[in-house]
Amino acid sequence: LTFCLTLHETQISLYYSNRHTCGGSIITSQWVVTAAHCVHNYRLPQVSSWVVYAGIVTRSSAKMAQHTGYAVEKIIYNKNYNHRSHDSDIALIKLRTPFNFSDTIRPVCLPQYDYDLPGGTQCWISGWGYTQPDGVHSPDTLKEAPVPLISTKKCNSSCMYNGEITPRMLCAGYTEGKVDACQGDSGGPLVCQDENVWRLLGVVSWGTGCAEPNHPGVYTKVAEFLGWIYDMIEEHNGI
Ligand code: 4AZ
Repeated sequence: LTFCLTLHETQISLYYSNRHTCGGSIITSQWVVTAAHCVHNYRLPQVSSWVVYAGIVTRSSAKMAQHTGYAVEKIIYNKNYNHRSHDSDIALIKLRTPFNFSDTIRPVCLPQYDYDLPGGTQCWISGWGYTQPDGVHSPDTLKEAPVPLISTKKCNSSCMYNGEITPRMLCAGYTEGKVDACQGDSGGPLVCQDENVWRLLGVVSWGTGCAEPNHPGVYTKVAEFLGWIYDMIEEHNGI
């Protein structure tokens, strides 16, 4: 048993201008991890335009239940983020007031330094992203799906991403496609259970299309950013 749980408890919906924009994961009482590409296009980060909805399963309930919405104090994206290569696609969001942790709002554990799990390890993704690549279907209810990790060696092979996977990325999914993250899932969690602890291994980042054969989902490798995460939390006064 552990204090850190997932999936529904750690998954947040990040709203920008009253619309679901991305997913994210709760890591401490006042901090959320998301993807840099979710926040970096907004050149003047108007923190007042952003709201973090926690402890919700249906998006429609987010709009109605005001009490689940948390105001944003600060958005910090990784300065090494490269929007062409998608490298270092990670950002941190600090809330103005701490989460009320409960059965439905809880943090996920971070991985340890140098943490690696072998290809084939079963992990999970979740989100409110498109359920069809055409974007017609955006579910109201949070979806979750199992996806196995794919080794970087395999993912970088010429039939997959042909060298585009940097050491700061992870691949997960199926060679045959069919199950994947898609637009709207970005920033959300890829979690794996190890010795009864759920850990945030990845952040939904990119991929060629959605659920296509030989193009699994690509995730920011959280273990490569632990130093940065702890530094930022300390610099911006604590958990
Ligand atoms: C996106 O556009 C996106 N299939 C997220 C994840 C994936 C593809 C696209 C992975 O945000």
